[in-house]
Amino acid sequence: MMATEREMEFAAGLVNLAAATADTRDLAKKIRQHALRMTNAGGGSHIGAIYSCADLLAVLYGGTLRVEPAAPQSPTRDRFVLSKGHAGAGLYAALAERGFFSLDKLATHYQDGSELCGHVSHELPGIEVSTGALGHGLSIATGMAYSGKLKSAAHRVFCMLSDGECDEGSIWEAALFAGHHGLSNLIAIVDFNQLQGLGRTSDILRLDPFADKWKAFGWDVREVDGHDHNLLQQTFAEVPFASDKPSCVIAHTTKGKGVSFMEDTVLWHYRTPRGAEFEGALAELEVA
Ligand SMILES: Cc1ncc(C[n+]2csc(CCOP(=O)(O)OP(=O)(O)O)c2C)c(N)n1
Repeated sequence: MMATEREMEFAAGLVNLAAATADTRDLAKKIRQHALRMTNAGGGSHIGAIYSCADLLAVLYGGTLRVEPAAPQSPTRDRFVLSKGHAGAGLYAALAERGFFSLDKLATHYQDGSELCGHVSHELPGIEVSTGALGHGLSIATGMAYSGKLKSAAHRVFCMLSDGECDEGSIWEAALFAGHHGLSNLIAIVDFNQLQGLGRTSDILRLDPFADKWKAFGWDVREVDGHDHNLLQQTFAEVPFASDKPSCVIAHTTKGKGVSFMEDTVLWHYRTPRGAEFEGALAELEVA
């Protein structure tokens, strides 16, 4: 099928409304601030998991993804699947900041009847699929990419995973399929923060040699500092890394990044930021 004029414009990066608003560091700060208020008010958490990927989300929604807030269902849009759906508050904040829906909605997070469920809900504009049961996102994204390839579509499919999530066998089944079919329109980003819900990833189930595993499954791999905005922008601008392979970005991150007492701490996977901890975190983020 011939690519439409619109698809060719997207592919050439000519239509990228996100780039016009890009100050990704400011966006990352806002994502962290919103998520802190949302988890505080809602009484839910996963704040550490949100903070490890806040810079990744900011770079993606601050210029990388070819998306249009005014046309969230545009057939030519890039697709993004947050497979680590427990970091949903971070994605909601990024989407609201980009204008997919009103910032006021963020206050309803985790409340009865809200569309902003604790784990990602596709009821909201800009969200492709509901996620939260770890291990499913890459299979869904791989199906989207395969469909796009069959239609010779120009859009890309980005999928963000977490490291502990890679304990799931379904991740490797999807990776095998994507490598076999040479899905160069598929980009997996692994938020590699070295912590899971209850301990260190290396203690619970060793993933090393992690990059070599992806390579063995037919992917081209880059390893980056997942908090370095310039490097992330440059890396995402270079996908696909190979014209006949899916791309994997292993982003080395710190869980809880941005708040000193949350960084690299298992406690802040589930803990709700309340009282002095909430105030202290807010103060640290303000001066960051
Ligand atoms: C299939 C499944 N099992 C268990 C859970 C509960 N759970 C939510 S987050 C989490 C830990 C995730 O750790 P990791 O994948 O490393 O992500 P991070 O929080 O570090 O980003 C678990 C076990 C889940 N959401 N899905």
